[in-house]
Amino acid sequence: MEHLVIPEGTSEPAYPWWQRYQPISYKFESRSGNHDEFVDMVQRCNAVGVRIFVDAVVNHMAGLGRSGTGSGGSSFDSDQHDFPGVPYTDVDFTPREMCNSGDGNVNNYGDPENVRNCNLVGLTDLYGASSEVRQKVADYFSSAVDIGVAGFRVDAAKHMWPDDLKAMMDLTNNLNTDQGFPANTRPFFYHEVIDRNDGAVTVQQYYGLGRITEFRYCQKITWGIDDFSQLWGIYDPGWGMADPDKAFVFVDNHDNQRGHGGAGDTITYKQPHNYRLGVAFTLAQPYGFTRIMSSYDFGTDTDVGPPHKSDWSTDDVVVTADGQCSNGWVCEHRWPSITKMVRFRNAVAGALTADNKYNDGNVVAFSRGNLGFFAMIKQGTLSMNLQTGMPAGTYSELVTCADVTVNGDGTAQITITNEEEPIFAICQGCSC
Ligand code: AAO
Repeated sequence: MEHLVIPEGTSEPAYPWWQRYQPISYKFESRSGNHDEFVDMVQRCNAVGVRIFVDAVVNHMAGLGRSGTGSGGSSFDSDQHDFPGVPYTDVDFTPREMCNSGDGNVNNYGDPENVRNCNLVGLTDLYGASSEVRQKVADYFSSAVDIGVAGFRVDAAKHMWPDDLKAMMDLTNNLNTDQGFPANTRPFFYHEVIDRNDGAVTVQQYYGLGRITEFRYCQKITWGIDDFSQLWGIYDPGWGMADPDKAFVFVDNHDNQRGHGGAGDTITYKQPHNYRLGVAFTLAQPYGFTRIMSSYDFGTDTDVGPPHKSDWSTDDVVVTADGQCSNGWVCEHRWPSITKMVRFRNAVAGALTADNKYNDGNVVAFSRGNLGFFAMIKQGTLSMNLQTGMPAGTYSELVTCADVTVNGDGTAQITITNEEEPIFAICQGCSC
């Protein structure tokens, strides 16, 4: 959506990545491009089976103390609650008397009223109980869906009342059949709720609204890669983690990779060895709906925006001859073991972890039913005979494309020779 622009020459960093979390209107005019470019991208992606999910910021508009012109040319004045590009006026924002904090900001995560009726870091809080606000948000969702978008990440859903979210979702159009979706298909929603057993708002309160981010998974995978013996307990219902069919899981996200919301105990592209292990394991195991991160390199500057052109618009992603990214883009999704493990995940969908689990602290291996077998090694190289649980035959190992023979008793010689890609995976019906 159209967002705040923080130019050079203020006391704040110029064009920080987080300016786009301060909406000015619901026009598709952002640092990433204009409306026509967005439509073109979504529709070209749909044509080749790539679905687009919009990161929707509908809990709030831009922060207090800000005014001027947004990325799409709309004027605004946050202190007056005036956003004519939508339009929103003062009546569309949560009445001040409903927020119980002294300064109007969220300051007590133990109190759901405070979390949901006050301003998150000074961002002007939309009044989701209002039928006008609900309709305007739904109109925004529908405008994206009509273009061909498949669903939404709802930013700061923790700060919205579940009933308000439900109303907005219910008012949203079905997916666009002209863009290849079956008739009467609802958009896929996943909600950003940081629940680390530290407050009154829990992921369970959002059941029934779609998937919910499970930030405890980020901690669990970090600990598990550090100490493989902890990997089998990665889904811990006793810790309040969301049910497998509700959880939305990831190794890192744009906030916790740079020390913003929910940070701490996070592995990122900056630890490439552990990161490959973490993402590969995440894609191999059955818990949750998985998302993989794809980054630009921010070095040590946690505010810096993406690689940019001289006018500060986002620069192109350059793909090299070996299929990797350059020009400042990290593109974890193109790292060979990560890309290949997506194929594995799709091939073994629905199959649970079989009983042949192996874990000696340096090597972890398991099967997904009889559909696929996965192994990874923390240090060194691997050559070991293991039970794969797979039908006899010859399979193409996903990372190296080497032939692997599974014997009549399900055993196979498992080999990992490249310490840079410490992953082994075979699956039925997969090609490397
Ligand atoms: C910027 C400036 C602010 C300024 C504001 C308004 O940085 O100084 O006041 O503009 O002018 C992003 C940036 C913000 C930026 C904002 C707007 O991260 O720095 O503010 O854009 O430009 C909470 C929310 C969660 C939110 C997260 C950042 O619950 O929804 O804060 N994430 C989303 C986006 C994020 C975005 C926004 C929301 C806003 O993904 O990119 O902000 O649209 C606890 C709570 C969490 C809470 C965190 C952080 O977590 O549980 O709910 O997240 O604190 O406040 C341990 C604890 C864990 C705790 C964590 C803290 O791990 O166990 O519970 O520490 O990291």
